[in-house]
Amino acid sequence: MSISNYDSYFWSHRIRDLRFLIAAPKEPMQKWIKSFRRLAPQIPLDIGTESPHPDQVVCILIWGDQGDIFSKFKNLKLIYSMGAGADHIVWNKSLPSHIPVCRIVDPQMAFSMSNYIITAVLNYHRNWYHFIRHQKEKEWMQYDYPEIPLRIGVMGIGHLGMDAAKKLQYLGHHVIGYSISKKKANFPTYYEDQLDEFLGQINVLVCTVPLTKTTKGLLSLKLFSKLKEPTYLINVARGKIHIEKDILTAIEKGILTGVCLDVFEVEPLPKESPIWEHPKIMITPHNASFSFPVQGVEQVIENFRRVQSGEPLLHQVHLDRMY
Ligand code: OXD
Repeated sequence: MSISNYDSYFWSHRIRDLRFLIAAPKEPMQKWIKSFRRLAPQIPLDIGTESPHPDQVVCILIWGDQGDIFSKFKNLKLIYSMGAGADHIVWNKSLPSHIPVCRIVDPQMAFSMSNYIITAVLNYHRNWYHFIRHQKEKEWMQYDYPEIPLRIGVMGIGHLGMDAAKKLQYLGHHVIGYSISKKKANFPTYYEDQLDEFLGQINVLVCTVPLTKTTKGLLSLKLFSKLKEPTYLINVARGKIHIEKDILTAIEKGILTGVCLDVFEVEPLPKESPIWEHPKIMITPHNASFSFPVQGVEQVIENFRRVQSGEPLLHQVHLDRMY
């Protein structure tokens, strides 16, 4: 159904007494509210973790840790993550297990995430950091840079990881993938207990796995020691998937040649973290990609319509798998 038809849908289904609620930090909340008011002005919207009419709240859009928010609303029908990850919902102790949870799956988000990953890979490949350092010192420092053939392992080849892997392969890099379940791709893929085999073949590791019980703390010294070659690490997934002190040790030991991190164990990264000033770590403040509220609002409304009519939902999170 196109978004313009939702207006009549909502009125004809007399769901004007129902409310949606958005609970998120100021950014991205403002953009979502704007898109909601433009695309679906007929839906009463509550902002924050409270509603004046909690029993009318049927759909919650949420980003980040919002405490035990779900226990306040008894008539929920749909819970929506405002991003690609749903770990912030799945780990919430007040989450009712019978309410469907969905997340945003958006080609625009994959486009910007892939661009970030490609930038990190190419910065490393062409040693861009060298030029940035020398430009600051006004030094004309040519560099006879051997083009190291990159063997890039993308760990997590879901929607986002697969898009980046395909594009990196198209750029001429050797790419392999790893995922929990078997995935078909135009490059070699490994799954389940083939992680060691995967790690043994790469010199760039890109992490795009969701945060689950199994991936928490996965990027550890134990995993890094299975890398056969000095490797560059890029983590754009979640900070709790890596162990920062193990990353620092792995750099010291020469197991990791350098690291690009968009996510951190604690965000914002505490000022006293040695990561800020580490010469071999490039960081960005959880900025690799954003959800795009226009597409997001369309997905939320379409899924709400599906909940109401008992149709299968799009991009539903499997609570047992945690993604
Ligand atoms: C997401 C994110 O999951 O931005 O969408 O981290």
